[in-house]
Amino acid sequence: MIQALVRLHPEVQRAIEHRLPVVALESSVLAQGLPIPANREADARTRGAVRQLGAIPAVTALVRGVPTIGLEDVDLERFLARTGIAKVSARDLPWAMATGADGATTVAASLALCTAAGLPVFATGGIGGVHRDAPYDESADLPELGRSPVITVCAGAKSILDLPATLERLETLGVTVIGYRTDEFPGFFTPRTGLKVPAVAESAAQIAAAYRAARALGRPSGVLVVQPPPAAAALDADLVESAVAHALESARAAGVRGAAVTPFLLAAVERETGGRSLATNLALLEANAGLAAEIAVALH
Ligand code: PSU
Ligand code: MN
Repeated sequence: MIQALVRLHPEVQRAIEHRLPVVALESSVLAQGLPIPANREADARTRGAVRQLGAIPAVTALVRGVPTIGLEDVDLERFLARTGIAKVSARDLPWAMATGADGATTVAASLALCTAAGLPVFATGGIGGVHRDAPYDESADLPELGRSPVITVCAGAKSILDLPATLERLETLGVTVIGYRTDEFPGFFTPRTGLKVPAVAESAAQIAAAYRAARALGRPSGVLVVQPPPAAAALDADLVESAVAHALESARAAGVRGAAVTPFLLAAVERETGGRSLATNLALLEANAGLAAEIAVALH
């Protein structure tokens, strides 16, 4: 039997009823993007940051085929253990529901669940985008950002991607991109990419105002908020570039394709940077979750 509605954790349900701020978080970063035990640390730090800044955290996933926002502890443990957890992007949702699969939701699939449940604020590390040297590999994150009325907070798109092309595609898709206290589109591991963002916000209230404007106009899309990784954890652009070049070479040699590309490249970059990219990833996930909570509070 397919359950049509999104299952909400009781705490999330209560928060919505009482109009308290909620921040949705993705689960693909826990089950595919980060290794064990860093994924557990990421989960604790992101949820902790959301609570500290006054909102309720809610991890999105497919739990035995049921679209879920706010995982029960026992389910979360299965996702952190990673075995038998599929990576679920937007296209994968119906089949995963029909077959009762456990699925970790990417940005694209998380946005679909947020839209179905009417949740306006979502945080992640970095969005997917246009891949380098792969003309037709573009993450489903981009079109879903264009049709989901959700504020997504991230540190830009991952450095493994073609960032200028990703920013162009965001414009084509009508996604409002706002730099939070930065005029540059960050490169996930690195703060600077030389790519300018079209708008700079100094406060969470300004972002909330832009979101309300999009809703007032009946736009289908949301707002993409980008902030650089925390300075103390950011990596040098040259180090990242050479790590990415090596990672892309190994991906080519291994013939990696499709959904496996992003997890493969992230793991390769981690090896190439001697594990330093992992610390960056954790720090920016926490910072993004915190900013998302501030925005969720400002929306209320
Ligand atoms: N950022 C990370 N680790 C990840 C991802 C992003 O640091 O694992 C995931 C997100 O869930 C994102 C997905 O939506 O990678 C993009 O995958 P693809 O390129 O296959 O769409
Ligand atoms: Mn892809």
